[in-house]
Amino acid sequence: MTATETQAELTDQQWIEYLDGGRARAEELGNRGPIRFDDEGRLVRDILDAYHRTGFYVFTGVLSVEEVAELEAEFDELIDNAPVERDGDVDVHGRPVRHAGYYSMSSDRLFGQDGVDGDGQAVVGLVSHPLMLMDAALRVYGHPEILKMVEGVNGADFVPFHESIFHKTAGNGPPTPWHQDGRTHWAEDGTSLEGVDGSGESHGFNLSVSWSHCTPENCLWVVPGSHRRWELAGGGVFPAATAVLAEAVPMLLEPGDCGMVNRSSLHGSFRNESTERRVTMVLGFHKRSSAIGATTTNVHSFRIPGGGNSMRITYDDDYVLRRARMIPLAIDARRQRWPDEEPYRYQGSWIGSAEWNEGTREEVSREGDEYWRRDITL
Ligand SMILES: O=C(O)CCC(=O)C(=O)O
Repeated sequence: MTATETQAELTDQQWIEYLDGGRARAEELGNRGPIRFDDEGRLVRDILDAYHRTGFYVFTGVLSVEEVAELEAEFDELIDNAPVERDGDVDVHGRPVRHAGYYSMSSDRLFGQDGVDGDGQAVVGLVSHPLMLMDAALRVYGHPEILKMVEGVNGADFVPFHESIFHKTAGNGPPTPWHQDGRTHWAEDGTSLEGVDGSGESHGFNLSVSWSHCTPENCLWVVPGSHRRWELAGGGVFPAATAVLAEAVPMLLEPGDCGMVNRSSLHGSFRNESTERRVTMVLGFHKRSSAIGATTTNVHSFRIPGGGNSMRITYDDDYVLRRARMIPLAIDARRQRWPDEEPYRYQGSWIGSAEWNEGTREEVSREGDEYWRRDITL
């Protein structure tokens, strides 16, 4: 990457020019538009080609206005009930926090790097495991067009990764330092084991589902083509947090859009100093064949992912089958809310009942054995 200044070092004029330049580069990339499928219901080739070339793709208008409104309403309730202080269990109204422990505050140094904390005021930066906290999030997880898109990229036998909601508050939203998520499937010299056409082992993708306006000032930025090589190979390091990389482009999303980012792409976001908050729920999926047998340090299967929590693990069939159950459960939850929609038919395998009801809700959220304890870091 080109050595460069950070956001704070730019003048206002330079910052505006950087944002405008990024928007212009994003618009020229040819990697955005509505989801399209061919006559057999497969994601069209030109979308896949653009995704594999650039390392990300923006699908516009995926969710209905009604679904976006449900997501927003449930998320706002969660935020209204957030702890007022770090590790607190009471909200701003004095009520007990229903999901204490699932909120990461900006002052938790979310990504463990310097330069992330703001002025010391704690704001909710991340809400983890939303499938358990928001029924609207669970229903999105079973969205038929999203799952057909997942199948197009990973093949029909795909399995979960992890889910969370990024909340970049207006004026003081903490940045996400530049990073690549993929850890396991790199060659010694840092080249990607994933083929240029997506074949072979992969680290899957993060799908940012938006219910806010993601502008150059508040959105996630991606370096196109960076998924082909690991920056950490050979003792390398990631660029400094908020470095204004000349090659990076903003992933511009409107409410209802979804941005798919290869987890090997270099991505990050700036401090949100704009007047608009950014809220994106990240869902992810892997090829089952890339997960089974992979050995890695898992940082996601914790109430608060990262932040020093990690465990060494080799994924076996049982672990993955139990976690995969959340896919058919979500499809069933969605079918109950939107009975006229044709449900996605998941062809992967799983363990457990796939009927969504109060019994299965209790099972997957049972204290100590929650479904997210089998999240799959790759
Ligand atoms: O949306 C963001 O700012 C960060 C997302 C991210 O880092 C991820 O999905 O891995």
